[in-house]
Amino acid sequence: MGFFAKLKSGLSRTRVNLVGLFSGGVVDEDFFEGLEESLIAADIGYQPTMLILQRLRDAVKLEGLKTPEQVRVALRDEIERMLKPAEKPFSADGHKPFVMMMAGVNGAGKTTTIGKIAKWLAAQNKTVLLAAADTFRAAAREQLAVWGERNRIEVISQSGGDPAAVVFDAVSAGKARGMDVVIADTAGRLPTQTNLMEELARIRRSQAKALAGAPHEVILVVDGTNGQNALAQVRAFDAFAELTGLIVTKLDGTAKGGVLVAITADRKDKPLPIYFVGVGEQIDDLQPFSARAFASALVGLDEDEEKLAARAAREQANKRLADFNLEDAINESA
Ligand SMILES: Nc1nc2c(ncn2[C@@H]2O[C@H](COP(=O)(O)OP(=O)(O)OP(=O)(O)O)[C@@H](O)[C@H]2O)c(=O)[nH]1
Ligand SMILES: [Mg+2]
Repeated sequence: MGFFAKLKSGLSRTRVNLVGLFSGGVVDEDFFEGLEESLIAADIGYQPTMLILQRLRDAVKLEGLKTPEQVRVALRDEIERMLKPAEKPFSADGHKPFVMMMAGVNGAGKTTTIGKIAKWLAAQNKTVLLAAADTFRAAAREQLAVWGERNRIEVISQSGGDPAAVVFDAVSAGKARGMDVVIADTAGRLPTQTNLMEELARIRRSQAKALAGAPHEVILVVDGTNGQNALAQVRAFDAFAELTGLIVTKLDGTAKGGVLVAITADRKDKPLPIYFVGVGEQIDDLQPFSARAFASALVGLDEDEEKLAARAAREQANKRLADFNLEDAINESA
């Protein structure tokens, strides 16, 4: 299954709701009521839903849209418009080392995503240093080091150490060794665990102590199946760690996806880039975020020709990467 197909099938929960609405009938009050329910159920949130409905009503009047299918296309365009501010290609250029820090709740997909990004960067001939905080199991830490050696990716870790000290060492080492990118993994934590959230702020500051201006990206990894809770995560992690970007994982699962619209609408003045979305556990399953592809998948429309061509080009590029699975690589080297 290709990337778009996985995204589309992952978001099927939302689509199934909408497809009923779009499968015929007329555009009347009942239609709009059904649409409102579906958008709320898709985690788009109350205010963004009201905004979308208002714009669609206007479009029906001004542009003379008559069929539900026409409204579906207008809905896709409206969702795309709302997500557009979050579309920004990720780049690790401009600093050396480029320091990025990953944060998120337990099990969001931080470590898996770091593996995918490290491989993606290595394919661009960038040297990568991973900072593994002390929360790794000792065995995993050692296996990761062996795997890193083979893949020209170094891992800095410390057993039982202070995570702020680990990242300080890693950024210092990255600087001394002329590495291109340093990625700091952090342990999962919940917004309600104030001491751990404060620790995150400390981990962030310790990177600046090792290199002025670091970290250059602070990325929140969000599990797409967390629904509206993701919005609360963005607010809480931003308060402690000053987020610069987002990665949304597990959009292949039971995610409803609308929360991306809610998050982007919530941050109108300071949009948070969604750098990548994850639709599975393989290397190909991490892709740059496209507002149009996402909006199309959400309402169940196919990608247009242009997007299909772009995807083919991306898939070709990805072929250069060997089938990569972090767990397998670790097990292999064990
Ligand atoms: N289906 C699917 N599973 C994913 C995706 N990303 C990560 N996972 C799985 O989610 C689980 C947790 O991933 P981790 O990378 O360990 O998450 P983490 O945030 O590092 O977890 P902690 O360090 O324990 O907080 C693993 O089983 C991953 O394989 C995705 O895009 N799709
Ligand atoms: Mg982890």
